[in-house]
Amino acid sequence: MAKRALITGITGQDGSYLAEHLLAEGYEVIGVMRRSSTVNIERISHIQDRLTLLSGDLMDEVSLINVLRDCRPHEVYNLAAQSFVQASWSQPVLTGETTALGVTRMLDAIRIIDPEIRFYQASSSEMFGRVQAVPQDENTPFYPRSPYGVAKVYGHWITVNYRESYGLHASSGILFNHESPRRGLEFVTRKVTNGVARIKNGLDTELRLGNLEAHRDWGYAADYVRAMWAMLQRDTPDDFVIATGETHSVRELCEVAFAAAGLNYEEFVVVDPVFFRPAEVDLLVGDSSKAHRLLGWKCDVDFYGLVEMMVAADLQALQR
Ligand code: NAP
Ligand code: G4F
Repeated sequence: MAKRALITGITGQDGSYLAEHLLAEGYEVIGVMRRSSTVNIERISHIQDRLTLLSGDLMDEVSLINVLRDCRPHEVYNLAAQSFVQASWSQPVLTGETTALGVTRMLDAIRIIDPEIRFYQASSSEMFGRVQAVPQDENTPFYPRSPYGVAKVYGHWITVNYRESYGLHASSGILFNHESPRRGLEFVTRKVTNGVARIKNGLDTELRLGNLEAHRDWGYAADYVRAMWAMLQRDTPDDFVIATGETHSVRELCEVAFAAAGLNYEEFVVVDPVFFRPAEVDLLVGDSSKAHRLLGWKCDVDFYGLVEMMVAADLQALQR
């Protein structure tokens, strides 16, 4: 009998790649989607026929209980969140409700319906914030710098707490930034690669960005979802840092992305204070040696391969 996996956030970047991965592993895949007035399945339309899509919302515990009762999954991947850091300052309470308390709602729903369900929580390198050590690993203390980061720290610790309190098989993946051609347009990598494609095609003449000196450890989303799955295949639940181990600045991102289209970023990038944050995370770089050792995980695509892939996809999309 095929294993059943349930994914919250299936319409998002990671949800789409994870669904593909689980289908390839022979799973029956159920996706939870919140109601919206328009259909929002662009990222999963190519596999829609192979998925079961159910209605549910992290704000509404009964909806989660009903979904679990109806489909009785073996594994739950909680990827849903208000995931855009900048928006968490303008919507801090909504961010807390979804990104923090939403995790408790799902954990309680699991406890009520079937405590044998294995659970994955999408934790984040944003929890390290003003970093207390370089590189960051599973033992690095958290110092979040945004309402989003604070909410993710709550989600992380409630996952650990339910594991220790109730013996749930609950694991937390502390994932560093991961990107792809399916990344939302507001995140800096996609904003840059889409901007490059628009400038190359004469649709824009400049690209307005915020802090060019921030450093991130950027990997490829399709590589990272393999680690999520691997965590739930272990006998023992645990927490893992998933990262490339390399860090690059937003400025380098611009340099590489514009160069991939034969352009010089200095001629087009304009620094605009509107995109600066009230508090910044200046430097992230992760140490994934525990995941290499215990999950056998490694990434296949590096920063340069990732940026070139994203520029090529955005150029192609505009040509279409
Ligand atoms: P994303 O593209 O923004 O997707 C977020 C998903 O959450 C969407 O499917 C969204 O649905 C759904 N969602 C939002 N609020 C919801 C609610 N109240 N109820 C149910 N669903 C809701 O994010 P992502 O990049 O795939 O990231 C996946 C997860 O990993 C998130 O939890 C994120 O915080 C975390 N994370 C991401 C990264 C990264 O670099 N990508 C790194 C570390 C951690 P709609 O389509 O309806 O908006
Ligand atoms: O692409 P970003 O918006 O990603 P951020 O804030 O690092 O968050 C992402 O990664 C987290 C993992 O660490 C996830 F948990 C989270 O859900 C999300 O996926 O910004 C990256 C950096 C920041 O330092 C920001 O200040 O780029 C800088 N930046 C400079 N100009 C900009 C811009 N960011 C955005 N979004 N837009 C700009 O114009």
